[in-house]
Amino acid sequence: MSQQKSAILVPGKIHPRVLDRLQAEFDILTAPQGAPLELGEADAARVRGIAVSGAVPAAWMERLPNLEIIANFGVGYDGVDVAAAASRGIIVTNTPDVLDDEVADTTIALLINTVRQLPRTEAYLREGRWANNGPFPLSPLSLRGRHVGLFGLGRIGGEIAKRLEPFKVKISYHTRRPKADCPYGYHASLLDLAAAVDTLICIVPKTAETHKAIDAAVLKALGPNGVLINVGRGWSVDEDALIAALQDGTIAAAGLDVFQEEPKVPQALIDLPNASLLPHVASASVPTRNAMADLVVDNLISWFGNGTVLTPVPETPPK
Ligand code: NAP
Ligand code: 8YV
Repeated sequence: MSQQKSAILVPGKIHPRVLDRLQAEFDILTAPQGAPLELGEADAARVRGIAVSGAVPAAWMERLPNLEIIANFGVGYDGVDVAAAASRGIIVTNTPDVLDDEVADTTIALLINTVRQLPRTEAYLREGRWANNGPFPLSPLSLRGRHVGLFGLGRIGGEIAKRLEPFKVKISYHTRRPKADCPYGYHASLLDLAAAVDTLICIVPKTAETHKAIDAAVLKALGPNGVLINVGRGWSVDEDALIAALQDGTIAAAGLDVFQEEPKVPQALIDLPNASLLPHVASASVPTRNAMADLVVDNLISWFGNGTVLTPVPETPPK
């Protein structure tokens, strides 16, 4: 009898709270990520939902004739083939809002770490060099007097901007459409924004349009006092151009939470003293990841309980 029960597929690894809560409500099937889906026909037919942190390719959807919903762990849902989901009437949900504050806090911390070299100063103390060699050298850069440009001013970008205000920096932004009633200066192109500011924060989604948007020309426009902070996706920065720009002084420094090919970080970046590097941790606190996990599960429970979802992505609105 239980052979006939509908099931949720959980590919690869996911936050343990997602699994704990799902197990109380549904049958769970698992499968390795990054490989063709190998489920027998009977099991494939039982799958009505997927809970995922990572990729769901169109080929998987083809193998699951009764799939109704994909609940993505993360506000960025670039791992899920949403066009394929939309064409099959499959709903995709993500985890917006609940991580905005955490990611914005981390962005400010990364910005200050980058301009004031704070991780390097702490390493200096821990290695006993303060006592042996005297004070750490003054940081060449400061946040004082900076003009910050936000590439992306959505839920998270808006929270970053609010946090920047008390730091008394000038704020400008670029998005495809200017925001109504926005106090910050708008630039119609990323290149214009980069030329106007000396600090660029990237917080746009991974889409075809944002691929390597921050390229050699944008970095040149940012200039020798320039600081780049990326908390969006590594996809949006031409990493080779960035390494060259940091090596030859085209820009002054960069702070990165995201990379082109995670978890691989190029040794050339690691070797650069003017790069501050984090292992994709902007939302990675216990409370925030718990809230994201709950939203994944709540979307599934709501869908199978009453046919509604809490946070559908715009490409797959529920009917
Ligand atoms: P959001 O509310 O949808 O905001 C996205 C912003 O990007 C909007 O202002 C949008 O404005 C702009 N945008 C989109 N495409 C653009 C383009 N081609 N050119 C210029 N601007 C563009 O998303 P969010 O919740 O703030 O999240 C943003 C992204 O941050 C996520 O998709 C994810 O990739 C990343 N993220 C990273 C972490 C981390 O751990 N590092 C954590 C959370 C999120 P327009 O539509 O007007 O262009
Ligand atoms: C998470 C993120 O690190 O929400 C996003 O888009 O990038 C981060 O919050 C990621 O989703 C965890 O898999």
